[in-house]
Amino acid sequence: MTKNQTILITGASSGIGEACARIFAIEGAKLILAARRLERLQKLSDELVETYFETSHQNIYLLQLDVRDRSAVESAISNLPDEWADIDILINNAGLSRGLDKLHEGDFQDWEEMIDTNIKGLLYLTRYVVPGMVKRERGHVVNIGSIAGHQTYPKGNVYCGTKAAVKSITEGLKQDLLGTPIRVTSVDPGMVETEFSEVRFHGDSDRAQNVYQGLTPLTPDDVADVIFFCVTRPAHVNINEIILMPVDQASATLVNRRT
Ligand code: NDP
Ligand code: 8X3
Repeated sequence: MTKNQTILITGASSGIGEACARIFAIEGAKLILAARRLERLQKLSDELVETYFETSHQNIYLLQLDVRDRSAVESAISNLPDEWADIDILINNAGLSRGLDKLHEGDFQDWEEMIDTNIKGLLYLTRYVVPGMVKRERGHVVNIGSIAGHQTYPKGNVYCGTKAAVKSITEGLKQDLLGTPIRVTSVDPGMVETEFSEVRFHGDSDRAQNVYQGLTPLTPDDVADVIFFCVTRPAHVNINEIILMPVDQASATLVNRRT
């Protein structure tokens, strides 16, 4: 159902974005994969071409892009080759948390990075991609929110704030696109084992592993599967918001650890 559709995935070099690339590659979509780490994208692209695409790299276009850089986003989108310019699905997945600190002890650089990536980066992509969708009367925007956008947890302050912003922005976009056929969805996971916690703790992998200790978290494939479901509904069906979490999690703060 997504065969030959052009799908732009931000944050495709790892975790949920990488899993999305894989699931849509299986379906024969044309993938624009964006992230800062080009070598990771290249490796993924080589694997996908070898595994799923018969001919060349013509099904994948790589974008080395920092979503925080507005002019870079503008240039990347406006300079897409003609055969890649008509984006059918935008998956605004690039995002991160930095630190887990009390607000009054928080690190300014951590705050800027989260706000610039999770809110402003998502806005830039949306602002530059959606006008084309409106013009072509075709498109779907999927924003990756979080349970953190629904429930604030201790020391989550700014990260939770950015995801609450994603929730509001998704609602606003849906309202503003009423009267067009463009669909808007927010997919909001609980705990997913990716590089997320390692990034949050600035590379402290022991601390990152402890986050998932004794419980069975979601996998990136679990989330990609839900995203795939959302974008393959009939054209008149809009899934506004989905919250998914592991069976071992009941809320942002309530988890079941067996050890
Ligand atoms: P990962 O750290 O595994 O992946 C994050 C991706 O975002 C990477 O590909 C990274 O690429 C990209 N990224 C980060 N900053 C930028 C930037 N400035 N410009 C472009 N790309 C960027 O984490 P996840 O897969 O878990 O995270 C994906 C999304 O899911 C995030 O929005 C996160 O908030 C959300 N989420 C995660 C949950 C979890 O428990 N893991 C739960 C709920 C939501 P690169 O570094 O190469 O630029
Ligand atoms: C990531 C999930 O609960 O660590 O958004 O914030 S959580």
